[in-house]
Amino acid sequence: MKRLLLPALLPALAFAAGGASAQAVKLNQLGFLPQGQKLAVVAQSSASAFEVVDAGGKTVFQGSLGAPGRWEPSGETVRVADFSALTQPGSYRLKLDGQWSDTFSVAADAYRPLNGAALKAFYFNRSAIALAPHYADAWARPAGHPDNQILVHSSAASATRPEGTVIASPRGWYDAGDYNKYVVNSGISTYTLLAALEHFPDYFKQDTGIPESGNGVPDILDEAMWNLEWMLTMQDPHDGGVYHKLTNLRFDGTVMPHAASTTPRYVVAKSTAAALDFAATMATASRVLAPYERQWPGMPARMLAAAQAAWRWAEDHPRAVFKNPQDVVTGEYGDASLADEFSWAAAELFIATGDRQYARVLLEHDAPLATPSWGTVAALGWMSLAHHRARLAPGIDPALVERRIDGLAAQLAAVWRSSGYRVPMTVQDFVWGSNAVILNQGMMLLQAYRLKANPDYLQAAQSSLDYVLGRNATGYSFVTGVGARPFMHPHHRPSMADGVAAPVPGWLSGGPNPGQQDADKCPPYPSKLPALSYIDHDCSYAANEVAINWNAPLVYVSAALSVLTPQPMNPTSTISLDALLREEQQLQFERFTDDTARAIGERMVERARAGNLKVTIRISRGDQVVFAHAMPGASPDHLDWIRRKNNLVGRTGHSSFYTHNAVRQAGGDHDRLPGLDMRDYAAHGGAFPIVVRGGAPIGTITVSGLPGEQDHALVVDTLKDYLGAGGQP
Ligand SMILES: [Ca+2]
Ligand SMILES: [Ca+2]
Ligand SMILES: [Ca+2]
Repeated sequence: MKRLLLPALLPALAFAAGGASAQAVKLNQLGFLPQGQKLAVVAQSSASAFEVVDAGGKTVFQGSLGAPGRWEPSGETVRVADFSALTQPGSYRLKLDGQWSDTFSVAADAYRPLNGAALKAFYFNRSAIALAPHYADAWARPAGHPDNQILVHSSAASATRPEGTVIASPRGWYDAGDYNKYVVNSGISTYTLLAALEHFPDYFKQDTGIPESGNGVPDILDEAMWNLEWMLTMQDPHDGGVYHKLTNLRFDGTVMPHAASTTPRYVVAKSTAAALDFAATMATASRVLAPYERQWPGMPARMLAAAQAAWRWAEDHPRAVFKNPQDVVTGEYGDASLADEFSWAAAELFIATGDRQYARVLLEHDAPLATPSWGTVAALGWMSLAHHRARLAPGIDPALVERRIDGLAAQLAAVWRSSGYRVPMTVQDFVWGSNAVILNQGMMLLQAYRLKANPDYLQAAQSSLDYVLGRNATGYSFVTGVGARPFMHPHHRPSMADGVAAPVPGWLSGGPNPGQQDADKCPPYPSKLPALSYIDHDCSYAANEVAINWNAPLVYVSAALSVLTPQPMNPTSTISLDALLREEQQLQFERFTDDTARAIGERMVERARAGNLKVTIRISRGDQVVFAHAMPGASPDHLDWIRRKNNLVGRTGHSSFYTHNAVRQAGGDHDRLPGLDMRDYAAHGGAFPIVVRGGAPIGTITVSGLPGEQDHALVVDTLKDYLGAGGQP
């Protein structure tokens, strides 16, 4: 009799496990990129086939479910529906056995709204600023926590700043659902936003509707600066040490920021972790900010100096492990393993300075990588090294960088491949903030994909995003305001106190956490199983809080997938190599003198000025520079790019843009050309050979500062103009 009862009970149990999990078909409720992998997971179903139905009711795809597989974290047996072959943009639902999935879309810019909302969540958590309705809509609010009079706590007292010294420490983001500000957690959060901009600058050209939109600076950098400016105030200028946190003695009540208690706020004890995370973040910021010297004069140099001072303090205080003083009960972010913090800071300072002392420390701590989190940060440094691998100073072997990144990604991809839900996480990954674990796994998979275009890495990263948007055991979309069934009740003081039904949008829930540390204060969790240890209730700080370090990888991963997923209309994949060769044939000279160089150079400067392009222009004949000009705001780095791009033209006889495309179209990595030391060569567009008709190249006309295609276009358009207009002197 028992056996007969079971099938009838199962759906009821699933329903009791939480409203959203009644959904038998679980998928990314937002949608997919046309060329992205598209998977759904089906639980509790006897179906073996499925179809995809469009908005008009027409079946556009039919497929079979994969073999049943058990997923240990949820105890479910599930089957995967793969409809990746559906690439036509549109709005669809999956149908099987009379059941329907939520509606999802296939669209070229499917993740733009998600990315914008996830970034804007940081704006919503800014301290010391009123959120105007124009930007904040229903979630407008007065300013809270000006933090212009902060006391030095006894734990942080020094001879030059005794207990009770008043300092100003305004701005910054509230860390999470509470109103305190913590350097350690700010470090990884701010770094992750800066890395997103550094890796995908073109993606972040769109405004997101914050007060700094339209100011000529990417909004993601404006947002990061809100916190960086605060972080700078957390350094003691007398010794370079960094206070661990700025905090109340105890948490504020469930009130809006402006209504929070007026009891004093403190900076509390300096710590090694805070100093090193600060150093790493400031060193990163100093290079990402370099092109914006005009907006923040002197800031890159100030940040680098601050990073170095913090590093020196940490070397003098290598074991200052933070513990909450007796009278402070707010978030601790305590961490006794500091090798990874030394490693991260050393990596960023090595990239910023080329100084071998940092390479030595980095190699001392070299070990296989772990997925990053606030207390485990080594992978962040290696991620930066990977981005800069072609230009590293001597001291770090780029092949080691690739091994470290690929080693972690290969492990994650292996888990992903054999997982019932096709996700890279294991039971052990269901910790406090598990949703950020899977996104940080996605971020690391994407680093490996950037090095080596193994499609598994891209698809496993796609699965990370799919998981938080609905392909998970709870069936919720874990991002407020996104998807058909988003969670609604974050443990987030503004969302709880603002009287608005909808939570502040764009926030990632911490997600399932079998620790259930708040079980005594909350309604019962539906299950003890790791992937089902979740309640959508605002009492739950253990499973349903939001935090800046959890949102940051959501920003990164949604941007990276948008950029890295192959696009059918991607201009770089359709650029005709033949056309580029014809262009080289056409743009040759009858003769080439210093006057020719000057005339062309001046035309290029005019174009750069008209477009307000911060480029460096250089025309060389043999080893001799015959025209040189740097636009205001151009980076000194351009000279090295020009040197390397010119070397490539010297080697190949073709434009650097031609080589770039030839390598990519052959499936190669343009940052890794066999037999060439990439410290001396760069296969990025912008260097064009000077050929006097019928001869071999005698020099180069080169632009640096824009994406390669645009650097190339500036040269070629000027030459077409000059040669076509009969300008040949
Ligand atoms: Ca802006
Ligand atoms: Ca650590
Ligand atoms: Ca609310």
